[in-house]
Amino acid sequence: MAQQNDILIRNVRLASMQDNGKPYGLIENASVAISGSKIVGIFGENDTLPEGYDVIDGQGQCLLPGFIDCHTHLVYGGDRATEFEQRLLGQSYADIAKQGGGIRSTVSATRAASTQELLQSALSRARRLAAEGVTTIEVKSGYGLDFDTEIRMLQVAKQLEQHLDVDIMTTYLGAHAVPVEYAQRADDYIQYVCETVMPEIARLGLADAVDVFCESIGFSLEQCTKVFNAAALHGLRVKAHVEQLSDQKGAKLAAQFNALSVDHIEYMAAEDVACLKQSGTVAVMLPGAFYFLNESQLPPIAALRQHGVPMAVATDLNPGSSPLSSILTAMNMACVLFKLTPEEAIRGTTIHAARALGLAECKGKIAVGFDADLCLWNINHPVELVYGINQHRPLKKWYKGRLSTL
Ligand code: DI6
Ligand code: FE
Repeated sequence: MAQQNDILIRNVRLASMQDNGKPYGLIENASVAISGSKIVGIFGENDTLPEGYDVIDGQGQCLLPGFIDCHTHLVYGGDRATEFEQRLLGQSYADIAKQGGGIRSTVSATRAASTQELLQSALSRARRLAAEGVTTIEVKSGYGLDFDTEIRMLQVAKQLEQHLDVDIMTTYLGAHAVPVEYAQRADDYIQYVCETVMPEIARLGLADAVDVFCESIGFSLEQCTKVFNAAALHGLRVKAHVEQLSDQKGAKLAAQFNALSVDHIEYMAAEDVACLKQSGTVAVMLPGAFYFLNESQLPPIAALRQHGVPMAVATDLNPGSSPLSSILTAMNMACVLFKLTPEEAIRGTTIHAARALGLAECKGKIAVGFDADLCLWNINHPVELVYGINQHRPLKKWYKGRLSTL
């Protein structure tokens, strides 16, 4: 029996993302029943509809799961516009990082920013994502690097939930860069990450996962192993930035730790891909960074498909390598630059993105028992969302069963 305010969204073309043998898990002339924050029923055109619900007529439009941006760094101070100019004058991203710019310059600006300033700027970025139908955002720390600022970043990320209709998943990315106070002492910094900062973040419940930047300009396999071991000790799942600029074999290491996801992976060797299938790790495509850094090395998409590794797509929203606050543009880029199919791109920001955050049982799919995070779009077919660039906004959005203001 329906409760008061339970709703039935009728007459929609449902891109459910279920594995029902149809592209996008399409169900035509469908209805979706919502009770409280959950989806409680899905009905096809020949099914008898339940009674007692407030009925909303979807007028034949497409209903999709709310999008999930499973990789962002959207809490930060300052910007890197000057660095963008330097790169256009011929310097590389790695050169700028080696000279103490890059991530470290954002670290200075983030440390200097007040918590209120961090919240306001993060809010405007998250609001742009939400306006495109994003209902879950992962946010990483990693621009504070010291104890206080990392904790502040994660607190600010969590606070976004109080201002917007989004779920925030937080990730501790202490091993993002070596801060100036630890210059030439990366191992000591890793010890500080593992023994001082991470235990407190775990104790406060401020992070859902732990991430690392495994790269020649980031951290070595050995250092990342220490971070992963510490995460395991605190019961935190791991994720990893790997093979973005070179093949360090970070993805194989992450798979050994049953990582939720390996992200970027442009330089991952095709023969290493099988290990991701075994560990159930999601491969996260970040075409915004590939585009913005004008890279040419493509991720091993054919091997990922061949091994059935789930591929997610995210914005990587950050000031240095991907100043992109548009999930729909990231999906378009994944198709144009990485040759994902539109269906792969949409599964990549729904069902597979949910898996990359450990949310495969409750988000990213329109199915009974899942969270009622839904968007109604004024389109005939889901492919239109990926085809257009800055063309679409949801007509209506429900977050945990509640109609959300857009
Ligand atoms: N890889 C990235 O693309 C971001 N972090 C990382 O490890 C970029 C970080 C930045 O340049 O500020
Ligand atoms: Fe990133």
